[in-house]
Amino acid sequence: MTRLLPLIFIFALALHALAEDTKNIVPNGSFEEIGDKGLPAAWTMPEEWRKKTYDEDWMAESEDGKNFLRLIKRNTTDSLGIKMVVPVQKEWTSLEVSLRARLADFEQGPEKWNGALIWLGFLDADGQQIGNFPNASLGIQENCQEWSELRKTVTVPPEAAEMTVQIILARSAGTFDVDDLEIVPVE
Ligand SMILES: [Ca+2]
Repeated sequence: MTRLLPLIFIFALALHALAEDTKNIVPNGSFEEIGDKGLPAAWTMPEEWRKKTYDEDWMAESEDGKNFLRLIKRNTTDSLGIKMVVPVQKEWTSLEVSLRARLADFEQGPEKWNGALIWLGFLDADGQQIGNFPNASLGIQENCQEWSELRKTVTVPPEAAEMTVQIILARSAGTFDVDDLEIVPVE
C-alpha cells in the first residue's frame, strides 16, 4: 500500500490538472454520469415539457462504453427537452460552446425557431431573462447519421448572473443524440 501511495497522489494531481485544463462549466456535459431512473445526472426536465406519451422519451444511451443523451420525439405538436442552470461569473465576457450531435428521423415543426437545438439564455441577479430568449442557439437542421461537431462563441451580457442551458426538440420530431457538451469561458 505504501508503494501505491505516491502513484495515487500522482493520479490525483493528473485528474486535478485535467479538470483545471478543461474548465467546462456544464456539470455532466459528457452524460457519463447516470442519475435516477437511468436519466443523465444533473439535468432536469421542466414541467411544461413533461407531457410524456408513448412516442417521447429521454435517456442516457450507451455506445462503445460511452454514454450520451438521447431525446426521442415522434410528433411536431409540442416540445421535449432537458435543462440546467449554471452560475455566470462577472469576469466572463464570452463563452466557447461545443458539442457533438447527430439526428435521425427528423421532421421540423412549422415555425422557423423549431428544430433540434441547444438554447442558451442569460438571467440577471433577479432571475429575469436578459434580452430575447434564446440569447444563443446551436442546432442541426437535417438528418445526420455521423456525429458532427457544433461550435459557437457566445457573448455574455455584463449583467448576467446565471445561464440556462437547454437541449430540446422544439416542436420537431426525431431522435436527437448529444454528447460532450462543453461551455468554456474565453480567456
Ligand atoms: Ca459521453
